[in-house]
Amino acid sequence: MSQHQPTSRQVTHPALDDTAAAMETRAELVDRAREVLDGNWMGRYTRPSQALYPHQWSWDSAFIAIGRAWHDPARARQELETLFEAQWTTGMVPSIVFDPTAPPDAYFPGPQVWQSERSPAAPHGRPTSGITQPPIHARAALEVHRHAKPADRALSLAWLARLYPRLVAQQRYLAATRDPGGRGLAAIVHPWESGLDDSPAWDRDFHRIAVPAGALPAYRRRDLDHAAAADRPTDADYERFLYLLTLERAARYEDSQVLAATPFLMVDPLFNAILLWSAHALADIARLIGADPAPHLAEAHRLHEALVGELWVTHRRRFCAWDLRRDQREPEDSIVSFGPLLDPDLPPEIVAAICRELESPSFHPRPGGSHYLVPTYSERAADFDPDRYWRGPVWLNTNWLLWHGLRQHGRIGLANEVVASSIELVRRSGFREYYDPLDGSGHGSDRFSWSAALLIDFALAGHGAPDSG
Ligand code: 9WN
Repeated sequence: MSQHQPTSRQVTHPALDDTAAAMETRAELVDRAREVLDGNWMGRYTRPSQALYPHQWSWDSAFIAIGRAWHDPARARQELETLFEAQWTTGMVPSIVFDPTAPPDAYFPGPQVWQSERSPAAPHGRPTSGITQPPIHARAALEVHRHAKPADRALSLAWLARLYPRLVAQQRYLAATRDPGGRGLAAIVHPWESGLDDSPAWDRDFHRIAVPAGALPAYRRRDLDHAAAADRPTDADYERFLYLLTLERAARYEDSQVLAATPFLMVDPLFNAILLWSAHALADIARLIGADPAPHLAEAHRLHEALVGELWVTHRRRFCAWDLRRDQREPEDSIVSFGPLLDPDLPPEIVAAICRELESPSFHPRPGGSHYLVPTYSERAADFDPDRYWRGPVWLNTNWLLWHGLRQHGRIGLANEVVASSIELVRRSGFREYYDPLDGSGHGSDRFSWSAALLIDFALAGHGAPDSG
């Protein structure tokens, strides 16, 4: 793992540029992004990338639908519909829906490892993983609908009305079933559920998990056939990921059993902020289709109180992940702490504290050479790694979430910097899975779908104006 010390080079952050040349570049990038999305279209959904991720992933599909909505609303709607066809009867939306046409060992761990058919709640004949991912889908559905042309509005409203009960079931599952102690927040039972798998945010808890000798059969990491080992989670972390999977599988993915037994039980501020943001989106959807928005607003309020009450740690001036097994708030300075910017009711003094941290040398070094926003881990941490997965690199989906959070709190300058960095990273290095914040080089998968989708949204919507409500 690399050690990084901030240097005293001259820092320049990309700035938003509205010259004709810059606009032409953005238009070209949008065209290339559309080609990437079309290349990854599988008929009813979009794979995240050709080699590394040849199935449907849950929150990827939400981000992909948001980007597709600009030019291809029919596919955007289909993307979310296909995903929700695989929703479990509990309301859980699985993190992966396996494509039966992909070679059986194309991705590890595949359907033979997950064995979702062990659970009576899993969809029949449609193998999935047995865990979930961040619930950004109600927000994505609302974004897709907002792009509907006047002629398609009725059709789009009918689609929203069909999806609405499924989105509500997803929200209820997380708010009720996944709240073991009744603290008002949803817990995750596997780091993969966060979408930020090996984030240092839960190192202290996750790294305490000892995998008993012989607990796992021999396996081969397929991811390392397609990406550099130094860019991916370590072997030791992979062992733990798989070990947790085997425990959950042994419990047949039955929620009360999993919650009672899992050694990993974490309340993630980013996951819960997304849940809250989607509760507001559900209220908007309810209004659009003539349903009652009040339960969703009440849910958003409850989540707001719990987020601020339970996860804001005053002496650290930061939202912290909460390890429910040890009852510890994790002190690591990672991007999950900024997620609550998605809460429109966040008190101004907390917004100010988050922005100070985002503008501090930990995430926004100055002075010091070229630099791209927003690293997923503090650059001042001893184990910051600019190239390894969620342990330092910039990802465009976390940038997209922060951009929305910053805009809704009127932090337009910082929001524009995030957009400018995102576009510049793609211009320099293409549609990579993630990027080194120090030199802008691309890492992980290439022709990565959510980077393409969100580039479209950044390029076409990313100019200052706050959300339209
Ligand atoms: C495990 C597909 C997914 C993303 C996750 C990202 C990565 C999978 C993996 O890829 O996770 O779910 O094999 O590493 O961490 O956020 O949804 O793009």
